[in-house]
Amino acid sequence: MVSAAFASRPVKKLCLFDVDGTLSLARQEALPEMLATLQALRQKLVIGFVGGSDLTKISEQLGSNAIHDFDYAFSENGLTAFKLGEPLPSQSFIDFIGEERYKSLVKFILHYIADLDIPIKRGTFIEFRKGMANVSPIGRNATIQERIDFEKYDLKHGIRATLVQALKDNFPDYGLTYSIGGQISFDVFPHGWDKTFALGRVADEEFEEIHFFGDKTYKGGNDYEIFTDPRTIGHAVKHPEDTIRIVKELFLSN
Ligand code: M1P
Repeated sequence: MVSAAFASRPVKKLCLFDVDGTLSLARQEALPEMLATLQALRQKLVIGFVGGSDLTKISEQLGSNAIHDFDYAFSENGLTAFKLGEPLPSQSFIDFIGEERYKSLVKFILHYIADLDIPIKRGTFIEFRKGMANVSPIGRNATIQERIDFEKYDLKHGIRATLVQALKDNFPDYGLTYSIGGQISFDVFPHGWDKTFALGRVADEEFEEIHFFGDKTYKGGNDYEIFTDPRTIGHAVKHPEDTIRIVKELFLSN
């Protein structure tokens, strides 16, 4: 049974949303129509976001009050999590991998990127996070236009895919998953710490249905596992306007 915390919601279902490409364009602010649609939806049922990014970036996109505007706030695939604004216990990537192994990984990646001949490089090639490491060959300091240009370049030259393969070949026993979820980077985390991790954190509520909305639902995309998980009803969206359309059709039309 769904707990008293959600007694005010007539529909005992949960809608979970990916962030980049689903609630907003990559690394950009969600539009007012999206935020209004989500708040209307929240009057009916329980809502949450599940993003690969860390909470700082997601809050820039969904608003500084994001952990209160959503019933569940899952950043870093749910490794950092809030329910009704209160933090849930988190797990740590560095505890899983250990300092020595992480150092070897960083050494390899930074040498590899140093030798990489791509049109431009910026800064922050590895971002260390609570539940994962994020690796970017161009660097996370790239501007919006530089991101767009890199994404096109990468599509043609497979820069990220080749680096991921090199990591798989060189660190086969590390138990790590490499997930290309955004425009300029990929995430590195232990097997199973993909977005399905967030599902474990809502299991106690026994929702009648869990709907998931995401744009990277194809195999290899970072929404694939949660989209295909038997615990969810998956909705593949093309862009944020598509999300609004489907939400209105499914839940707000009467
Ligand atoms: O949410 C999808 C991805 O968003 C960012 O990717 P990029 O900077 O490459 O567009 C990152 O925060 C990444 O961790 C995340 O999975």
